[in-house]
Amino acid sequence: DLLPIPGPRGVPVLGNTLQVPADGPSAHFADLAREYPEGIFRLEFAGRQVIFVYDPDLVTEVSDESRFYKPIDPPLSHVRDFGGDGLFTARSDEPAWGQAHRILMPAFSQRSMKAYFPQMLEVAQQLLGKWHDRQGTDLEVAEDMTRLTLDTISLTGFGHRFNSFEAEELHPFLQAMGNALVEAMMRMRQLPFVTSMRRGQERAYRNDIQTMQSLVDEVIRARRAEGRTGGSDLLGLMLDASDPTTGERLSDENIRNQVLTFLIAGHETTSGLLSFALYLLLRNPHVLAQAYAEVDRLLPGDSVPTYETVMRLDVIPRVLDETLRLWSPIPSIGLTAYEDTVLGGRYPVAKGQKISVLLAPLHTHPGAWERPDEFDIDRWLPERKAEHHPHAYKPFGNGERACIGRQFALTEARLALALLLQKFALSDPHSYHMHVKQTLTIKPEGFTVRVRERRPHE
Ligand code: MNH
Repeated sequence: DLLPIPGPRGVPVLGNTLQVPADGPSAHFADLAREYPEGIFRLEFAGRQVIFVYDPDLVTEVSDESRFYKPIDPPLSHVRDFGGDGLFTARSDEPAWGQAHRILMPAFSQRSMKAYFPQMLEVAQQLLGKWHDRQGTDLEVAEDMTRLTLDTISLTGFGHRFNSFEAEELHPFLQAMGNALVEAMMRMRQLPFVTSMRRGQERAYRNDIQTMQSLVDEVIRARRAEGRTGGSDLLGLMLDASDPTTGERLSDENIRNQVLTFLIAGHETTSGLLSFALYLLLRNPHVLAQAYAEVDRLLPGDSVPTYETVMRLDVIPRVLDETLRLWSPIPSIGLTAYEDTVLGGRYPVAKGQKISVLLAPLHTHPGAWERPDEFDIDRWLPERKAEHHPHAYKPFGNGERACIGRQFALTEARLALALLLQKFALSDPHSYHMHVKQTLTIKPEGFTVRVRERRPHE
């Protein structure tokens, strides 16, 4: 028998919009998830109904790419104001998506990770240098992780140096990006006529997009000026390679959109991952001790890691897997039904219906995870991993639209974490209390740590 999808009552026109706090929709959705153990509920935002799903079996159904696809609607349709037809915000049926996907895949192979490694190491050493010079002072974790990840993607992907560790202030690109992402989130909660009335916001938004695009144009101009278009980094492939299927090259406009997309998607999430990982390690000293033991074994003394060393890590990768379970930097992924359908044999879903998979509630669902709130890296031991529910863990999204940068992110994060633990004893003298800042992604806001150089055998 069919059942109505449960959900809190809303008001006329705005529906549930005003119940959703502007600064933290994902925490609010997680609260609602606790109220609806069915693993599904619905909300209405200014005339748009969204169905939230987090029961692992229901998520298995919506992960079926023959029944559901990734839509570009709010907030992604707003992010498209600057990401354009770049990979993240392209529609799957746009030729530009498949072409760029095929052209760029080789840039994310294991071989490419190995090629990027020296530059990843160089940027990570700049982070170590800064923290070394500031021992005993409060270090803003999310800001320095952002410097690390932005500089890493721009150097490895585009040969561009932000030199973020040389400046006290975050780069103007980051300021503009932060503002634009917040505005894109705000617009999701607004009726279109409200958005069009907010002239000042619109002007500021266009300015921020302009700031980001001028940097992108400079990056592309600099590469073209070198007279060297080939090369195996992202920009080299985009300027030179053609799609193996259609034989076509990417248009200048599309390359611009891809560069901006990768500058954003290629750093924002990895920065959140590293910040949450440090937070969880400080709260779980027995795991921190295991991680120290691992780096002491694989990176004794002042030894410098190679790509092969990073591939041999075991504890640190499991710390990252478990961090992504509890604190997925991307809180939800959007899907749409191709046709009228029924979920779980009882909930009717109409063609075109918007679905949002809530990752934190899915990743802590008691039907799939034992002691779900516990930070337990042994869940990721190979034998236990094989027994996980196959659709209860999606920090990198689903199917063909899943993250292309997964290996890149994990290589970069493993290296950075290993180096930080090799060099420093970490402490959290202010006993940070989690405060999540949400834009398109989430990060721990105001989280600081202190470090001092480790003594031998510590
Ligand atoms: Mn990434 C898509 C999570 C790192 C580039 N990424 C996605 C999606 C998730 C995601 C989830 C799917 C979003 C959706 O369904 O709408 N990404 C992450 C996480 C990390 C991450 C949790 C780090 C940790 N991503 C990276 C890095 C890069 C990158 C690093 C680039 C170097 N991600 C992308 C791109 C897409 C994407 C590009 C869009 C892929 C596509 O749709 O073809």
